[in-house]
Amino acid sequence: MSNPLSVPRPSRRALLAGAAGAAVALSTPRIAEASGPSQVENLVIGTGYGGAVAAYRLATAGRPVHMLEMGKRWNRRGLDGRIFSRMLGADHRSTWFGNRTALPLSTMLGLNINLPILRSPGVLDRVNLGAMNVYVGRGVGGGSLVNGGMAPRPRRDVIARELPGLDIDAFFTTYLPRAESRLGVNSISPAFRDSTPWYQFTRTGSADARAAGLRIADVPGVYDFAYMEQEATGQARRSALDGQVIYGNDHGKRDVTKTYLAWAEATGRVSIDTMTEALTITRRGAGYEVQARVRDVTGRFVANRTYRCQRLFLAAGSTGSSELLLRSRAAGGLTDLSGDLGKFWGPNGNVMVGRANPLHRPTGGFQSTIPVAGIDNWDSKNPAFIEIAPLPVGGIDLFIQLYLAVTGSPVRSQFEMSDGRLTLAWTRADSAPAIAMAKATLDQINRRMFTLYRYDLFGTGRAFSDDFTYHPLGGAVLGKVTDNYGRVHGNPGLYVTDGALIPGLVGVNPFLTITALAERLMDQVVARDL
Ligand code: FAE
Repeated sequence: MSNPLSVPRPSRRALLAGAAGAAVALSTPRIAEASGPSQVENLVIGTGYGGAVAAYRLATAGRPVHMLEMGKRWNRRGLDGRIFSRMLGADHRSTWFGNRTALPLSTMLGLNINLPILRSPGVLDRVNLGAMNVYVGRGVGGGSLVNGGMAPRPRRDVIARELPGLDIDAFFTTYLPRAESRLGVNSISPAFRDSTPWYQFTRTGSADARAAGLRIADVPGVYDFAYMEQEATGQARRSALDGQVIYGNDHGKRDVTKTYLAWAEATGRVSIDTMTEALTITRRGAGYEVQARVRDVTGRFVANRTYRCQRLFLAAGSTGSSELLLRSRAAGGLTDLSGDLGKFWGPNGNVMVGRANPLHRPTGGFQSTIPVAGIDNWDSKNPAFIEIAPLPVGGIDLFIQLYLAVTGSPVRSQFEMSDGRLTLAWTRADSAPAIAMAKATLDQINRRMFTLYRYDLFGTGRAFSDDFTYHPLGGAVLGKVTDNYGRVHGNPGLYVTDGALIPGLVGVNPFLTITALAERLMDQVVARDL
């Protein structure tokens, strides 16, 4: 496990740049001490998609950037030679300060499959917000470390409805293609997908859906599929074919530490404080002050830090950025924020469900962890885009067809601060439309294939897991809390660059859209605000 103490502090040059002569403490502090305010020109909170794009665009425009990340940097191998834990036999690297792993698929045939682990700054966090649990990546790279890499384009009609202020043509002809290119989006070769044992689950899932008259969409992604083919032939070290994904991929996946963040850091203008969690923001003159606290690897808070900046980019994800803004408003540090702050939050209509296949419909004992197809039933009365998901358990065919559904549920919710804690006004009933939409599609397959749902997978005796999301969206929405690009209304120099901008739904997996929106904002910032 890496020690956060070993992560370099921002360079003197980075800290000094743009300091406008303020007296700042620039000595490298020991972690046990609180440092004086660090003066930076551009401060970015969070290192996922929004943060990585902001850092890259600022750095390549010649500007110094400092980043805060509450997780650690994932660059050291453990005793097993891996950086990240596999899903099977997951260990302390898997889960953010938990005593057990916290998989959404938590039981099988009545047995709890979540494992006891040592508390540690693991890479996947499950943030409990009452009736809703939000999964997020923790570490340099944010959600890009833990996600399935699926990068489908959103539909024009969904974007036009959800983000009405956007120039749709520019978004589809400039920003989505740029995001695809910079993220390294590629597609699996049909020949490999259609022949390899690793994608039996996709072939069976697709064939059954087609038999029920449903349409299958190929889904591109950021896992390097040429690399995966080498994994399959034994020419490359395995990652997707070794049960790695939601606790990180050692190889193959182009997370943002391989793309945007790597390029940003290569400029020499970007520094990152890890294990450092921003708490509150206070407007100070023409800039902002951020109070943060530092954790050690046991989770203890060991230091406070203060940063001052000219420009502040919030990229802590939908939950993190919304929380920062709401807490800062409650503490009086930020005023003039829109009354829409915290609103228009949604889980992208997520629900998870499994079907029990008969013995003549195998899903395969060996499964790649990277999904490559979805059932596209968006143009129905019950809009749903249902990812055909793997369930890799190391050689045993469980005959379970697993799905993660993105549905067109219209329900939106709202974050609030209550006694200093973030709350979400989501109730169990709010998930009902999403379940109904996913069920409408999957019932068609069950009817056609004479199959049933699995009721033993989520620890609740229910077929549909509706208490979590992988795709939290909203809280500081474009055109409401910010201008039409991401500049926070009433607070010059304060920006939102992440999933908080999207009002609860994109209709497909969201990171491509988040990246494209961040690129669009940063075009404006570089052209007008620097
Ligand atoms: P995000 O990537 O979450 O980055 C936020 C960063 O900020 C994190 O590193 C946090 O640790 C850090 N942070 C938060 N609060 C603070 C604070 N106060 N101080 C300092 N640092 C802080 O935000 N999406 C897809 O499009 N395709 C997929 O296949 C897919 N699969 C997924 C699978 C899983 C298991 C999960 C959890 C998510 C998946 N997603 C997928 C969602 C996707 O990863 C997510 O939408 C993006 O990562 C969100 O990007 P943001 O930049 O908004």
